[in-house]
Amino acid sequence: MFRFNLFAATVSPDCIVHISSAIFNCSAPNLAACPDEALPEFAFIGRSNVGKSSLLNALTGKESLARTSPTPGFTRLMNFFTINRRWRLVDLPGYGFAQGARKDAARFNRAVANYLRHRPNLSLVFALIDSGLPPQEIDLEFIEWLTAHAVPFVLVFTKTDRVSAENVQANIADFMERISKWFEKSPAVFTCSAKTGEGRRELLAVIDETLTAIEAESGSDAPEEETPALTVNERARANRKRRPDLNRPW
Ligand SMILES: Nc1nc2c(ncn2[C@@H]2O[C@H](COP(=O)(O)OP(=O)(O)OP(=O)(O)O)[C@@H](O)[C@H]2O)c(=O)[nH]1
Ligand SMILES: [Mg+2]
Repeated sequence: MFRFNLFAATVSPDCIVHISSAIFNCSAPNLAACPDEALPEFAFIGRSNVGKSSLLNALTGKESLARTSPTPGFTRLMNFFTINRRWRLVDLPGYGFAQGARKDAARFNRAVANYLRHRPNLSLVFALIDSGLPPQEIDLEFIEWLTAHAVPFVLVFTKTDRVSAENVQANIADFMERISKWFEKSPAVFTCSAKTGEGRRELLAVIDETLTAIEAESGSDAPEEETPALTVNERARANRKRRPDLNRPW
């Protein structure tokens, strides 16, 4: 059996970002409508209904910040939330759900693909997979796409409260085995439940580590709000170099 390590085991409990403010920023139908590129962004992506919006709420501790629904395909725009005035969480529309005749066209949302490929301040993607299911072709295809386009991501297996721990582990092992051929070093793996809060601490620690790496790379520990001399465009230019290599899983 393919062996993998849950990243959770290596995260220091002290290394956790404290969320003091979480504010809805805007909704964007396409890349051009996204907000300025000044702040590092962490985006949630995955199949419709996998729990992206719910996980965003669980991380911020604000139950109704992002709107959730049992109906697949609920989030249709890219939703931006500014956290601690320093970074953003981005709730993306899911893939794999389409109504009517436009099924193929909507398999992957073009706006989301553009965002993932071309957003310079996208620091890390949380690629969400349902922990209760064996590997799904569309998820494998999507992870291959992320890899091919060099998008930095970690894997997050969701809704662990709904399945036995054995089932979760078996599904993760199968998934990792299917994707192992694309990597020299496998991507980091997390489990989470928006219901029980499992994984919250570990995912916040990853954000913390990524922000620290970004600040170290830009040669300053100073938070964004303490560098008002930079214009938005200057900060956006600096952000183009802000995808830290340490989070690239390949
Ligand atoms: N039991 C359980 N249910 C969850 C969990 N996360 C989400 N759900 C439920 O799953 C459904 C979908 O959750 P959303 O967060 O709206 O999923 P999404 O990925 O944002 O869906 P789209 O916006 O349609 O792509 C909702 O009914 C949630 O209550 C979880 O960790 N455990
Ligand atoms: Mg959603």
